[in-house]
Amino acid sequence: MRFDVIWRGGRIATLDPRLGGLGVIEEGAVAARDGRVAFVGPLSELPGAGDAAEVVNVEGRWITPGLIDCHTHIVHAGNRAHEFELRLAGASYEEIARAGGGIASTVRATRLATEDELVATALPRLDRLIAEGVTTLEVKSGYGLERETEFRMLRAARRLALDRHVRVRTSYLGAHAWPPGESDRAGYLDEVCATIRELGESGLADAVDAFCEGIAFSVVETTQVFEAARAAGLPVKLHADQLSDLGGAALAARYGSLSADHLEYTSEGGAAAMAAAGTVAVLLPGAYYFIRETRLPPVGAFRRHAVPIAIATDCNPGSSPLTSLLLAMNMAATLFRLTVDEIIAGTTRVAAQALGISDEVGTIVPGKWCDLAIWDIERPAELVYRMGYNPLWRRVLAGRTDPV
Ligand code: DI6
Ligand code: FE
Repeated sequence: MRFDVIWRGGRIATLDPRLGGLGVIEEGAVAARDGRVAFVGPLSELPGAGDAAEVVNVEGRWITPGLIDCHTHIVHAGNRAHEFELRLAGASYEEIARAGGGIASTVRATRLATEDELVATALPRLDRLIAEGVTTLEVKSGYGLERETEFRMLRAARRLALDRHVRVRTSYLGAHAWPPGESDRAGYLDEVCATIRELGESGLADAVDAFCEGIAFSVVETTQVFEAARAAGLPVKLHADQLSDLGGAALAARYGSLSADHLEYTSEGGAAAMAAAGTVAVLLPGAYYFIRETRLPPVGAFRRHAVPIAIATDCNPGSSPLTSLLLAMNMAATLFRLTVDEIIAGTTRVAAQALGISDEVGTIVPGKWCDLAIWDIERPAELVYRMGYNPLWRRVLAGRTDPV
């Protein structure tokens, strides 16, 4: 019973739901073999007299699962700092969009970028997340809005996992916005559905996402996208009820969506439908903050119906230029009044569920990948309480610790 590595001498928040709360083990040990968790429990129960190639004493620190950012648009070209200034000077989001700005300006920049450039501009953003203990992130396409650039974005997203020690899940978001100047809506929707058929075979996308909103895709149009995903055997996710209640949460639930995201305008009925379908509510406090939304997501309804809640950065150039999952966690508490336990579960176990990879990551349980974040903190609330302070001590992916 020889292990590759043992971490001992600390407290472990396993997030194992069978243990309740954060699944805490005092005076615990975690052991890895072949990249997977081989043992987790009280140190006194560690088998084999602690025989391992390497033993790490974490000296009273806390060990959690590696963090998971389950909603990002981290691959894109350019930025919208200029529009930010215009908005500060009084311009509205609509005026900027009419003048050719908004999503359209990021689409223009992204179409001009090579795959190498998309990777190179995403890496500094990714590095900020990794430095905070993120071991898995989701990356969406959706700034190409034509086949070639959408594929290029997805290939760039996959490459991030080759250039950095991190897990990447990709979502095809061809139905993010209508291509600038597009007058043939039906034609573009057909292109999106054809792309989904291709993606089903290529393995380049792990899921299909869409933006169901007055300014984007209607319920009927989103349904067409979801039907194509179902036919291609790809799971779906949805940007739902961000600016108005079109019934996006219920639509997502009807298709067994892994998650519905944003949800500020979701109704009680939408929350009930999500609960019945097992759809995760992904809350994005960075976007809520940055666009100065005032309508809060219905956290009370999610709790009443036991809808699992996840938190993510929504890292994107327009509505959430945020590259700190720890800050998103703080915002989820201060702005949305989520509890510390909800927030830590929402960036580990539940975030894994939102990506459909609960069997592999998200909790520290034997058999799953040994992805850990080890923190210089006295209590878990410190992960949520601070703003702009990073208490990460070490990050571990598949049993391997990042070099320091
Ligand atoms: N909702 C958002 O908040 C972002 N996309 C979406 O569907 C905005 C993306 C952008 O403005 O670039
Ligand atoms: Fe988004």
